Amino acid sequence: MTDVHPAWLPPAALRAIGSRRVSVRGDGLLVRTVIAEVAQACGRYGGAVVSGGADLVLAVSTVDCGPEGFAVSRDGGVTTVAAADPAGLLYGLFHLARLGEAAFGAPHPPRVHRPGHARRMLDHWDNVAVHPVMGQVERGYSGGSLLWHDGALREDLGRVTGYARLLAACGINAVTVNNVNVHATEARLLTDRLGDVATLADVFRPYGIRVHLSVNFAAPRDDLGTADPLDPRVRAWWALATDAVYAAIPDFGGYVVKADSEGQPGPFAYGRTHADGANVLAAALAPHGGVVHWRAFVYDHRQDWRDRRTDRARAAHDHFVALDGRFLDNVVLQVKHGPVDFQPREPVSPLIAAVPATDVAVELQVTQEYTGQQRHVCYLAPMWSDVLRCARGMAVLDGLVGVSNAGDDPFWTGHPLAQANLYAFGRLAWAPDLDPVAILDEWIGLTFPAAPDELRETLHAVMDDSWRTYEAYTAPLGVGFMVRPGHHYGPDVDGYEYTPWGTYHFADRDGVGVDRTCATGTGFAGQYPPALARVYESVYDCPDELLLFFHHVPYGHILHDGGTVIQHIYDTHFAGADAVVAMRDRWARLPVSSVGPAFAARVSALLDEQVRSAAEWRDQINAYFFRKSGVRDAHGRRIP
Ligand code: GCW
Repeated sequence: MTDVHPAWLPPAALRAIGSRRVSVRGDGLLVRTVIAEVAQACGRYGGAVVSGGADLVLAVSTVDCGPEGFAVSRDGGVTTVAAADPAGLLYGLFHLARLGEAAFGAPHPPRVHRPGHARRMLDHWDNVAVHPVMGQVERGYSGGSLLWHDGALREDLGRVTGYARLLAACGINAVTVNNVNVHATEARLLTDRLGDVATLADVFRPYGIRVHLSVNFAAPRDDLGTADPLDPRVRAWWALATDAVYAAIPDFGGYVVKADSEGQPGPFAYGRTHADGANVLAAALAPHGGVVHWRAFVYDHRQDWRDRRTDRARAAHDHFVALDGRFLDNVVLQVKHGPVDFQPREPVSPLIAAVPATDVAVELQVTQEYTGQQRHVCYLAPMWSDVLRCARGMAVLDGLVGVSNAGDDPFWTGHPLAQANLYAFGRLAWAPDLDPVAILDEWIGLTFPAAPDELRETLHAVMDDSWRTYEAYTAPLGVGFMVRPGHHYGPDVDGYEYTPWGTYHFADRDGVGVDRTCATGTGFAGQYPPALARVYESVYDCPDELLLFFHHVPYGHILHDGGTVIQHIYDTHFAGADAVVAMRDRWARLPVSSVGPAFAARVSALLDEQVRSAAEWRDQINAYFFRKSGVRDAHGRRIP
């Protein structure tokens, strides 16, 4: 078998800890995990686990830093990590790994770290049985599933342990083990295959991670002939099924539900609301302390493209605002960060601001379905950081959810540099205010201990702006979905234009963009709080990067920088594709030894593909808009 890359936990990441005399105080499973980590590091680097005379103390104590929090201090030559619970101690340990030798420098008073979101969850879109269209992992670009293989739980779960450790080290505390599209085999995880879920829970538990399950809303139908949430028999069915789950997995996290969405069953079939639907599951989970993540991704995927009044962007808000206050306390509304679907640029979903009486978790897509499918370098932390700033300004978030990008690939994430997205997701879930450049720096420091400056600078040069570069050669000014239908890789400007999916750009010979204003369009802009609605409503105030998301404008429309829309399209597509060539050249100058031959070769090969693909995007987008508009490039560059 090919060696598995250690990602951000190579042995040397724990060198500073492992070369010291370390005392660990506390009881319980997670404290035992901390002791095992420390003992292993000490075995390697010459330190020792001691009960007295330590230079590092990790202790569960009465310190006031909240659930999962910890405080680090240094005094009299001793570094102390104090936590009020064992989970905090585990996070404190991995924090020390990030600090390295700096944790043993100058004395300082306690510095407290608390998680910014209580639940920091990764959703796996993994199927148990290989799906005829979507394969083992829906929208997975990293090989097969880490958890499932060809209809069954993997026999060797060693990599799942390694995965759990990586996730804990960046702050994740919840994992959903199967796809939100719950097919027949996967539906059995709730019933006769519950043992598989329990086995996974045993693997994740020592790293402080609770297991959640995606369930099919229609599950009771086989037994009862109905899944009507107001039918008392259905209620009893869910209560019984859920009791059995908790008998097998006492710390089970809860259910995730995609209902009435892209063909998944839901309460609409019975004339019931999504509050009725979510509450029947929530009532079953409540006695056990579990939660339902109910997805707000509900829209009409069979709309008529001729009808310009229907707007998919409006759907989540239209469906859920009236339900605010009607959900039980243990329902979390899981809202995609944008109103459409994980495009490289969208405004933040207005639903987040519109349900003050409901717990909300924001969902991000770590797997790069629409951002290069882990063949393109696209470091997403800058986008997520913008999203979180805006979303947290609108509401107190209960949690952050990411669709995992990991699989059984030796580098975990297909593209080795996509590891940084998984790491950054966890870090932003823990500390949403962290600077994306600083997060990347942490990832570099852990993944390549003692990284020479040249490697650090190269990785920043290639990755820091890679999301904006991706946006530049793909999605102009907030237009999305100009991708090949089905698999969503590569350009196809009109691929979705005359389809039922609700994702249009409306380009014609005069202009492009979707009129979502209240004055003349779909009214979507009016779903925002008034101050923001005013900005988006105005074609002059709307930020350029979202102009075509909110407005249909002529090609000659002048942007804030003084250029026209059409010239902006040409300029960004030329510049974006050039930037990818520069990324490849920069990478090629790096000595192979700094990352190892396999890592270097994988990245090089993928950068070649990114160069090819970016040129394809540039030429198709530019040719399309040149042919529509008839406007020549001001700089006379070749447009095919
Ligand atoms: O973006 C779309 C994907 C589907 C996915 C859906 C969702 C799991 O193309 O593959 O289904 O989103 O989020 O439910």
